[in-house]
Amino acid sequence: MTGLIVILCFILITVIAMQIGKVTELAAKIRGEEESQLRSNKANGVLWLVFGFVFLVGTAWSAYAYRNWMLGYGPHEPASAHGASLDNLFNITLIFTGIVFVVTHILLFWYSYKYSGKPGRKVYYQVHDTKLEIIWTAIPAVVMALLVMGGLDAWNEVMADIEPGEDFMEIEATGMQFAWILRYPGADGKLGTRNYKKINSANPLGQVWSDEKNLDDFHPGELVLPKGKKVRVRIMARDVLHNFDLPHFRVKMDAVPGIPTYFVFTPTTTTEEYRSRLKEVPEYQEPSDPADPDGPKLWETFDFELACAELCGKGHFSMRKLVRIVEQDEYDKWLEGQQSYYLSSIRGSDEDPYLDDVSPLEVSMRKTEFDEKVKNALASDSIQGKTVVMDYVNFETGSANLTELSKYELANVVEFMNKNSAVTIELAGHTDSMGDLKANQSLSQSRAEAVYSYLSANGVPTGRMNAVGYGPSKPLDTNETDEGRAKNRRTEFQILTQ
Ligand SMILES: [Cu+2]
Repeated sequence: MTGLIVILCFILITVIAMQIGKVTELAAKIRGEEESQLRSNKANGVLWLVFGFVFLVGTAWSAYAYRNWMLGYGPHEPASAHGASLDNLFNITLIFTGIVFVVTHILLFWYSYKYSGKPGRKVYYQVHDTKLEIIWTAIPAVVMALLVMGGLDAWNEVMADIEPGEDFMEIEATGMQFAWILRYPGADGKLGTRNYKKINSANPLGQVWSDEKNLDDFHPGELVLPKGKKVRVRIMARDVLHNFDLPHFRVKMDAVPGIPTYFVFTPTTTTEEYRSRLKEVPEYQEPSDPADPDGPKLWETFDFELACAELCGKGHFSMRKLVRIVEQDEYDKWLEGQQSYYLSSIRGSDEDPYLDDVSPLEVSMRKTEFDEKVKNALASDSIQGKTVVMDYVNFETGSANLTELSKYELANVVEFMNKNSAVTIELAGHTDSMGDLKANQSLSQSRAEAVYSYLSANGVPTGRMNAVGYGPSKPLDTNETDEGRAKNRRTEFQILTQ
């Protein structure tokens, strides 16, 4: 029905337009062809003049009225160290092109009015004028040369790579349809290698897990960076062309499949600082959700964003990611909460090269944990405080045979004993209360002795340690639950002298 009405309206409008045309033609015939032409020329000339005026005033007004929304103006100073030089370049270009824009438009509209058709006015055809050609080639050439020279200067500053020995952090952003996958290097500060053939749903970046540098890399859901730290972003694409765009930082770089690109920049404004800038501006006092007039204001909900500035497909818009710039201590706190992608998603799966082993990342994490524990034990005064539970020393069920994977923790103990040559220890075996007391007693004794033999075989002098089995007599927790019992079955050492 609606379609029919639209078609009828369309036909009606066409008929009316044709009728108006006919009437005008008739009126022109009555008045005389020439006179009517003259009136129309004059009217058009005046209309051009009015249009030109409204257009130029409108352009200037809109630029002024929206200044507080435009990057580079009002509160939107760049939030990066290099941003000002780019903004400067844009402003210089704007001044030159702005002058040409205004002058040519004034002339365009003025001439349309001034030289509108009049009786007796003849057209003058100019085929060629060398002088004019030279002028309008030379002036733009000189202006362009100046702009390009200034531009090269800015380019060299903005695109400068890291100098040798400079302090920086490297992260990686990979564009795909339709998301950015961010990767941080983890504690080792190094991003692991990738191989596109390894890409699958569990391994979206094709990280090569046999490369140890990959094990601590993590994939955060937002881009968080500390203020004042130089960042080198390695930009990659997994499928089509994308573009890594951080508008508030004046960072923009193509993400090209197969070729990593880079952008180095230093954020200089935290999200909080940027919000407090917006707080001063009337435009940002509106509620951010129009349906909730008492809710937070626009300046309060402002966030930096990472966008894709390449029309890369249907879901292009959904590549937006939040960007947070924070002070160093807040960044460190955030870092602590991040978990390695390997540990959270790959560990224990078919792709894990350390499936039946302890991965190098866990070895180093356990070492840190162990070092912390012995440091505290050495500093402690109480017997309890001097006791260190060897969490990763385990035995085959019901026997005193050390599991293969216990060697990593025992290596830490050997290293500790070698480093602290005055230390003597008591190795203690403990069981839970399940089963026969006597059997437990003897099992704990043999387990303590197994550790003793292992350490001795690895160079710890037997005079600096002894082995005792306590059976279930010194539980750490209740023997009523599985969890409690697991805690009670343990091997530990107590520092006797140091
Ligand atoms: Cu994209």
